[in-house]
Amino acid sequence: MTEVGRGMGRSQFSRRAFTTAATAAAFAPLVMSGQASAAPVDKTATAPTGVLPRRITLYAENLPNGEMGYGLEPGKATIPGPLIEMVEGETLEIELVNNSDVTASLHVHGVDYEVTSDGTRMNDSVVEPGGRRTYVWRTHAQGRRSGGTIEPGSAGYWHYHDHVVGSDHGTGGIKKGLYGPLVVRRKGDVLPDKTFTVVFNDMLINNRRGEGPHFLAKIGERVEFIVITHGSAFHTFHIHGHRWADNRTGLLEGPQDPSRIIDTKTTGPAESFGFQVIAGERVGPGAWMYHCHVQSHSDMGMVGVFMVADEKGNVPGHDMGGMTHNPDMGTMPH
Ligand SMILES: [Cu+2]
Repeated sequence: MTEVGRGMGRSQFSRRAFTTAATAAAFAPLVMSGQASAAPVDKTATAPTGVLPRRITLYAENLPNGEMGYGLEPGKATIPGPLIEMVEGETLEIELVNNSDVTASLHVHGVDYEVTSDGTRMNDSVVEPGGRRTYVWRTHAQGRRSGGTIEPGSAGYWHYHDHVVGSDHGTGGIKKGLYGPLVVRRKGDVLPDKTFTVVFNDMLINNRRGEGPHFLAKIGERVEFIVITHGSAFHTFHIHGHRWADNRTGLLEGPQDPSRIIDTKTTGPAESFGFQVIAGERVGPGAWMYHCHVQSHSDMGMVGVFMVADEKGNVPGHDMGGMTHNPDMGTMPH
């Protein structure tokens, strides 16, 4: 079993990049009018409330084992970096403080940014050791262009990474762990109870040697997985006992949604996708494996476990108290 440590572990899952009250309000649950219902109501994303951009600070740091990570506080860098969430229409200003000993940067996928925020040497948007620089990420909702065609919105499962350590493509920074998840939600999107991030990085998951992280949820919880691939190999992400719709959210949008239902998805370098499942739905609590399904890769340790506990917090067949590691607990509820 993998042990939690190395600047990784549960902290990466318990901290979301929400720093302002305005943003917290943006994720307040919807209130149903009329009579109270016994049926649970899914919380959904609401439009951003503030006009000012949110600001966060991200720290690029060396980790004790020679790897690198991003964190929201000095000394708290993790692999992957913190989950950053946005709602279409929001602008996020990210000040990157480079506490590492090499030039580093922040490059993002999926959102709108000017060349001064693309995190490359080519555009002189990198950060020297000891320096800081503010990157601006903008998002927009779906719209119609003047010619009549539909312009896609920014919503999606995306990611960010260094683009300068080791090479002009950040090959060394990505290998060492300078990457993290970004989700942009559309107003009305169903919010998860927990989010887990799985990064296939060459033959490792989340840079862990030996085996990927274990994630813990309780039966019936709405669990979001974000899957990102880095490195130079192609993989097939598979999870046991759970399926999702192969579309933007992983959720069927109605009875006629033609999206294919899958439990395995091929993913190559820099690709990302996400989906939600109800933990243990129709299959019950237990230790549900997730892994790369390229056989030689799974045999090399590209595997982890989605632990689904029963109502009492027990995983059948698994003595949680006797585990040699702390399962990752997921993010705090919204
Ligand atoms: Cu693989």
